[in-house]
Amino acid sequence: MAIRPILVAPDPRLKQKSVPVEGPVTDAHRRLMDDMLETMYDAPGIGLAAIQIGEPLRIIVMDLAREDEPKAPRYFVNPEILWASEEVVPYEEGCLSVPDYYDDVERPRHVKIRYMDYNGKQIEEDAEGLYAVCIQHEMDHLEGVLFIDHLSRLKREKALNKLKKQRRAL
Ligand code: GNR
Ligand code: NI
Repeated sequence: MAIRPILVAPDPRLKQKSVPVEGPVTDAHRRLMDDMLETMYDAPGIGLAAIQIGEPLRIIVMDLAREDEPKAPRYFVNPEILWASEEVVPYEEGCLSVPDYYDDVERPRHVKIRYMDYNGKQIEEDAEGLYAVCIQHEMDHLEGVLFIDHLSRLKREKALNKLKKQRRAL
C-alpha cells in the first residue's frame, strides 16, 4: 500500500469525467482501492474518489466510523444513483482537494445507490445522513464536480483565490 499525493483545485485533472471500470474488479483495482484508503486515512478524510489521486476511474473509498469506533472501510466501483429524494438537506462540506474551506451544500436527504464492492459483488443500498452526503460528494468527483461548484460564483472564486494564493506562497 502507498500514500499518494492528493490533487488540489484548480488542478484541471479534477474537472475530468472518470470512466467506468469495464469487466470484473481485478487485483489492480483492489491495489488502487488499498492506496486510496491509505491516502484517505492519512489525510485524514472520510471519503476519496480515484481522480483525487490522479486516476480517472469510477472508484470511491469511504470510512464513516468515528475515531472511537473500529475502522469500517467501504469501496464503491461504478456507483450509480437509482433514486434521490425530493427532500434536500444542507450539510457543511469540506474536500481534501479544496483544503481549509467549508460551506453548506444542499443535497437530497435520501438516495438509493447501486455499486460493486471490493470483491466485485453488486450491491443496492439506501443511504441517508452522512452516508448520503458523502456518496453524493464523491460521485460528483466522478463527474468532475467539486462541492464549491454548488456554491455561488462569489463563494467559489473566494475559495479558489485562497488556494491560488497559497500555491503562489510555496
Ligand atoms: O473528508 C471529507 N469530509 C467531508 C465532510 C463533509 C462532506 C463531504 C466530505 S468528503 C471529504 C473528503 C473528500 O474530499 N472526498 O472527496
Ligand atoms: Ni472531495
